[in-house]
Amino acid sequence: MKIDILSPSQETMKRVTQILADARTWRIFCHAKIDGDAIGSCLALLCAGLRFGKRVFWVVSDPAPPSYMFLAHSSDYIVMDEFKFDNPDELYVFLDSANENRGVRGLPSRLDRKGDGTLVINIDHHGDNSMFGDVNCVDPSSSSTSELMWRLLTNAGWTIDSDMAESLYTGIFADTGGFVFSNTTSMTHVALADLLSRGVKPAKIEAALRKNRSLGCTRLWGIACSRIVSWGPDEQFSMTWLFDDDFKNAAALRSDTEGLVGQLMMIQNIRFAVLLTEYKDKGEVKVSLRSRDGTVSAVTVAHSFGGGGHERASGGTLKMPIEKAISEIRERLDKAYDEWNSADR
Ligand SMILES: [Mn+2]
Repeated sequence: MKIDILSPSQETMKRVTQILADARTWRIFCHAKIDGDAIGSCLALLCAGLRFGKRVFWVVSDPAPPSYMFLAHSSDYIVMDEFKFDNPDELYVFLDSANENRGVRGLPSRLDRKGDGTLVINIDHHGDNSMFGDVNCVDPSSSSTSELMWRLLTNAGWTIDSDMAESLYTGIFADTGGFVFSNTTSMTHVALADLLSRGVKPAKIEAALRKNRSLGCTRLWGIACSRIVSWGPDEQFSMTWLFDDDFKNAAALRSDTEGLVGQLMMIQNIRFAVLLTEYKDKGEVKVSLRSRDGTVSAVTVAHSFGGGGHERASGGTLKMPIEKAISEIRERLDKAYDEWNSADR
């Protein structure tokens, strides 16, 4: 299969695979709060390295989520907060990391490490990548680092075995929401077609990633869904909340709220969704905000109480009882909407 891609250049990709081939030891890093794409791309590279007889280390700042543990070598990571990047005999490879401060800390800036003999390769698809590597292989048009990794391996003519194919497919699945987000391109599907031909079973990946919710988590989501309120023009605002006790009663984990606010965005007409989570011992409430394009931005509301994030997804913390937070957020959202509504656009 012949593939013509402008960015990164064939030359850059060749250079990356040549450097990888020349190095005896690879040390692979990725961003914190490790996700499917980071895991998928890291594991594919790790497998490639092992097959070449390299010494390969995978270093992460926090443990990988259990749902990805079905992938080959998925538990072969070392957890570290900080690392000393001073061994010229090791090749440092950063995957899915927009900058050097998002995961394991300690990488000196490009200027500071000049001449110390260390080499850093940066392989990523984030549009805001800071180009911190000595060699940067960055493609924002790629759905995922896993898709870019597939291209790198394919261009180099390196074998993608069934384990690697499964990891890459999983990474692409994760970053494209199952191949439906706007970052999904025809090139994504070219990669997927190739990965399927290498033995990936789509139903197995779907079962692992989507049909794997714990009973406790499902009960917790049920509690949250039973409490949803909506208001505003066309009932376009929605909110729900969880008390400390809900976690105990549902036998759920704190991490089980991951993805919950997205459920509210699936409701007809909803354009803005809020999830509040109580942390009674700290006297805090965690706020998650989601909004659609063309309505009040999530980050505007987050900024109004010291939070942050993106246009469509943001969050923050309120130091107050949850009962107060419910009315507080509602007021801030109404105010942001009034300002948005009266602004010249
Ligand atoms: Mn990614």
